[in-house]
Amino acid sequence: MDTEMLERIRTANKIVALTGAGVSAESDVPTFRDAQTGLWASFNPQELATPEAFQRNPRRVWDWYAYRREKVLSVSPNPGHMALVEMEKRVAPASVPAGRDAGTTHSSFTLITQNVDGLHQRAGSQNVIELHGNISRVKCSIDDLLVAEWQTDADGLARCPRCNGLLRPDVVWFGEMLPRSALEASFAASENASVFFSIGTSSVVHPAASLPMLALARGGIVIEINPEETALTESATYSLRGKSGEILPELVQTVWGR
Ligand code: BJW
Repeated sequence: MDTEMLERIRTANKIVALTGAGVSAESDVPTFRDAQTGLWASFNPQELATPEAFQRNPRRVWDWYAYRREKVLSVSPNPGHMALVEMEKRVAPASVPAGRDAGTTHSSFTLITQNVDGLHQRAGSQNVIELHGNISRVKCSIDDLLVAEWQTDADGLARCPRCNGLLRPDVVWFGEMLPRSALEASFAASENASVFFSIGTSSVVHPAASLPMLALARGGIVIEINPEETALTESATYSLRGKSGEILPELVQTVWGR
């Protein structure tokens, strides 16, 4: 690995990692733009993840998410997720004594994910900003009420206990606003990042795809980790070609040791 890059990571006081579906690929969760398998092979995920698709055919969209929710529950975090847990511990140690170095800036690590699978939290990451929601949660499509338990009716759909509206996954579909607090925290962290990792994302979906540009504009470096070239590659300071489950553990080991 490039020694200058390693030194920038070692001396960085603000590190941001933005993750996408590729981080969960080695846990056997299909990436978003991968061909769908089995029952869903003939559907384009980009056409299912929209409010219009849900309006047209709520049963199809509900069933697609139910299938994916089951899948996510049946898998485990992989070495890429675990390396990010380790990075969080190394960059922002939990045991900074109160009052120490008052007035100075401490190192910080921010993990921003586009993934809805909750695998970072299951791996043990403490502070995860979920930009696109979480597939395990369900909310009312009319009044946004979060519903912890639900049962499907004879038509295969579930309804809101308060207004009888159709329930839907608590994820962000195309054309919908991202959760405001998650977005604001992501912008703030990215603007201040001295090192910004973009990991396992095709970098085509906005506003997530614009976050590394904020880091670059303020003099930060951007390190992409992906087996393929992406829309970000041309702008990235460094591109590490390979799987996140292989590159991340090696990188953490090289920078911070045991
Ligand atoms: C590996 C690997 C391994 C494989 N290791 N890597 C500005 C410009 C243009 C358009 C817009 C814009 N601003 C807004 C828009 C519109 C739209 C958008 O971005 N469209 C683009 C497609 C052009 N954005 C929105 O609508 C957003 N809303 C919004 O901005 O509101 C305001 C607004 C509305 C309308 C107009 C203007 C403003 C909302 C976006 C919501 C995205 N939601 C989804 C679905 C979530 C629920 C679900 O999962 O079903 O989020 S779409 C989907 O894409 C999902 C993902 O989080 C997201 C990103 O995908 P990701 O993670 O990058 O996955 P892939 O599959 O694309 O890539 C995987 C990568 O992994 C690949 O590169 C592989 O090579 C790699 N890989 N194995 C490492 N082992």
